[in-house]
Amino acid sequence: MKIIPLTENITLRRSIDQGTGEQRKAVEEIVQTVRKNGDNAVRQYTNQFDGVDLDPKTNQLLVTQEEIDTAYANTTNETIAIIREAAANIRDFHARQVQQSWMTTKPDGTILGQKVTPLDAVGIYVPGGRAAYPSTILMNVIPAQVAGVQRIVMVSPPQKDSTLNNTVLVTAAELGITEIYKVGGAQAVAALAYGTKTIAPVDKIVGPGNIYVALAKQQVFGTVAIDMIAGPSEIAILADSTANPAYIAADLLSQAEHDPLSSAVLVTTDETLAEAVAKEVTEQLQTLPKEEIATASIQDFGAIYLAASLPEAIQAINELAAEHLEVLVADPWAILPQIRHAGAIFLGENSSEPVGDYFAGPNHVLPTNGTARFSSPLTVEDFTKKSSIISYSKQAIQQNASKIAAFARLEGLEAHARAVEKRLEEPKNE
Ligand code: HSO
Ligand code: ZN
Repeated sequence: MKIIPLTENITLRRSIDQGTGEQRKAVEEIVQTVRKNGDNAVRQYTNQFDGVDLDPKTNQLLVTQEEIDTAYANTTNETIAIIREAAANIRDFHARQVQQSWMTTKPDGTILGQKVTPLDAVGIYVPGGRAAYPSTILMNVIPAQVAGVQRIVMVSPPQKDSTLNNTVLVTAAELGITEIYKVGGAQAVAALAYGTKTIAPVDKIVGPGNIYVALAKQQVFGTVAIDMIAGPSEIAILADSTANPAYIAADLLSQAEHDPLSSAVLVTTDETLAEAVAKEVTEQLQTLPKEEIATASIQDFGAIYLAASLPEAIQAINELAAEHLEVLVADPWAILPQIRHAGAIFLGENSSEPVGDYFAGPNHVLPTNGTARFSSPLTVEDFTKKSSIISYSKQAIQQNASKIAAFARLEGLEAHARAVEKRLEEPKNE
């Protein structure tokens, strides 16, 4: 791992894959065809892209109870117990995010407020293959459930044998999700957005996916809401001489193994530590099953930055605005107030990043690519919306009608003015 003196241009940022013009056009065609031809198009694309023939007579798009039972039969009790405990922690954390509707009454009797309402229906995209992470299902479904979303649908591309991954099915079933469709890619996103005979449309689509899924989400945005488009995982670690180099190396590699485009950066004030971490990274890499991916990530997007002082290091950390930040200094709590930008902040040497990926409770869907400067982790709020409440009293309308009418006339909107002035007239006798 390269050790470089901290200069002004510290960065983790890579541009997010926007797809080629060709990919965009292909996705456009899929989305429009599904919009027009519904289930038939969904089946045809599933055949074409996943090599799976879903029988229309048996409505095989929808996962059956039998398939869920088979998935359970192939899952150990230990696995189920771990999923349950993680889910309980995540639910507990998100329950604290629930926002209440509120009302306020003014002295003149006017009532104003904000009504919080869960979305009616949400679709969760679960990628296929190796990226079918059960933890991501927990992180997307639980906040929607805590928000009170009535209908939560899952979509995922079928494997060659036309089934879904066992752990994916068990995790969904553990959360009480039963509406699961074996469809993936842009065709799944289009089906969720526009609806087909089998799949009723949803209001919001969340969850990670490949470039085709991301492009499809962008294309249906407006018809439905979408979540943020997450980039490859990132970790930044801020450490001083008190930190343990073996822990730092292990935690850097935990994110490097996600993707060759993941980035893992250490910012430290201590040269001895920098050298020890570089050595540890090389050693630990050698025995990793995903050595190739992690090596590519460390080589291309990994670095150890040497800072002249702790304030300089903190400034660099804020510039990075990393998805995950570990603070491994003598007194991490003391510098927390100075940390302004990071998706999730892990304090102290026991708070290894994967603790947050799986188990602690906070969401692991986090802003990447420096967007932590202006955005937040996925929360319960992302599955609700608000309506404003306005109830004017007679006294309030009489006192304010002429001001409101004047404002309306300022904008040349006479009907607006007359509407409020109507309230000043004596009621007519029939
Ligand atoms: N670290 C990833 C989430 C994840 N890790 C899922 C393991 N499984 C998000 O940045
Ligand atoms: Zn991870």
